[in-house]
Amino acid sequence: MKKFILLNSPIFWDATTEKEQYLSPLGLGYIATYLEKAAVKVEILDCVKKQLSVDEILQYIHSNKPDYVGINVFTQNCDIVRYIIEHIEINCECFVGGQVVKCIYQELLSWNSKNTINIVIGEGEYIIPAIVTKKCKEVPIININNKRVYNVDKYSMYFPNDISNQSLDRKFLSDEIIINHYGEREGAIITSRGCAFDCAFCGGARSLNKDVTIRTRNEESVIREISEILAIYPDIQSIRILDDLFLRNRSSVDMAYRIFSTFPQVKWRGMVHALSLVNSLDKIGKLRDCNCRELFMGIESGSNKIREKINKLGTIDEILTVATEILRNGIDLKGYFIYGFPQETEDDYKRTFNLAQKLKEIADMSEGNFRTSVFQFRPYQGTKLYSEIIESTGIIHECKVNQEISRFEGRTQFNFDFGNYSLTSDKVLNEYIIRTQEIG
Ligand code: B12
Repeated sequence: MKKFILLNSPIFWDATTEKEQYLSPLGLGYIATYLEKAAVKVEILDCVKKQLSVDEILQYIHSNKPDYVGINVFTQNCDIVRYIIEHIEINCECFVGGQVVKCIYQELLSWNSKNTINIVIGEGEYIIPAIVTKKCKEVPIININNKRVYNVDKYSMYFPNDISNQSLDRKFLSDEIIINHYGEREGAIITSRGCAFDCAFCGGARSLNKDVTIRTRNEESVIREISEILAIYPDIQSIRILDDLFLRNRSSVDMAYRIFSTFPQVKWRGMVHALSLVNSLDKIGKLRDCNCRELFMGIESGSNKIREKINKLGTIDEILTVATEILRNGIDLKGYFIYGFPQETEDDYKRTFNLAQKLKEIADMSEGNFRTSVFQFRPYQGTKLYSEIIESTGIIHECKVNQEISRFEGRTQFNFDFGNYSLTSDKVLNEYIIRTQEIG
């Protein structure tokens, strides 16, 4: 039986002792499930969870001698992933994939490896087994030396059109149950792929992903997965929905209610966009009634000028209206904020900070609690802001850990910065990130 090791790529070069916030690489879980269905012996080596160093990862590969090595890649760990692929000394076939690949595959072609590298653009759970079993019916869009680029877009026969009838064998996600913010055992699921929104800083933005269709899972499929999780982990107390579109409009609130009314013993948390609920304020009580414990909102900025620049839909008033109703109904709210956008000023920072403070004040007078999760802007390849920076300055700075803001436990992975593109000093930028993180 052929052996395939799938790596969840590390964020750090060296083994860390940092207790980092962790969530399971579900995307790799789907790939492993369909590889095993193709009679391939597969395992996921979660380098993030196991906090492995690059050397430890290479030792593991060299001592286990798999036929295939697959690894996901992200903007901030691209050089680490390159090093791993280029330093594999055994003969094996390599696969590289992940959301950003469509924007960096040309760069991957310059990687120097003695082994064949299959570069997959798009969702890989169906095409990877086809390539491994030499039954792939689609030819690579690029085939140069020992590198092949496959494009799984919406026209591909390997494109997962129907994500309601997919299986995910959770044995591949051995460490998936985490202890969440409330000290509860929590599992995570993904109920949609693709995003309707077009935020200028996000790799998942609509305009960047026109080659894939937005797909959402049906009610039965979500209930089936939660039942499976509860069958494997009967003592879990919470489910986290990781994708952006679970709560996307009025009828999705009713669907959420029907789904979670099926599991009265479980609480749940998920993403919500202000515009998804602004015309359904009367429905928010239903979310409370089906044990919605906390909602995550990508607020990002309190400055209308910046919101327009980053194409973040929803006005400050709409955010305040929806947030007030969520908190009034006793549902907690976590607000995501980003500082350091190109051309951002201290006045913009002040508006963001004031909005976060206002939400905190509203929460202090409500049932629900408010907390913050604050990031420094990072330019991701392919995004609108990345292109703008390249056009205006032509420079994207090296990736480094911003020690200044690394004072909050478990968040070092979020404190990588690729430079400060705002109109303020690093000192002022770090100050606002820290002050806003301290609000929550
Ligand atoms: C949910 C999510 C997560 C979850 C779960 C990810 C998962 N699905 O496994 C968690 C929280 C673990 C996560 C982590 C991170 N994420 Co995230 N995540 C998302 C989000 C919101 C949805 C992705 C998703 O679930 N897609 C559906 C699943 C099925 O697809 P998938 O995971 O992408 O995997 C498929 C393909 O990419 C491909 N594939 C994936 N891996 C591999 C590997 C190989 C070898 C091959 C061939 C193919 C392949 O096939 C998979 C199956 O179809 C996206 C934004 C968006 N709306 O898309 C950001 C996003 C992908 N994340 C992003 C980032 C930056 C990260 C972090 C680095 C953040 C950090 N900690 O600093 C870490 C990654 C660290 C790590 N090694 O885990 C960025 C990537 C941008 C970039 N240019 O790098 C995105 C685009 C968001 C953004 N702000 O731009 N993320």
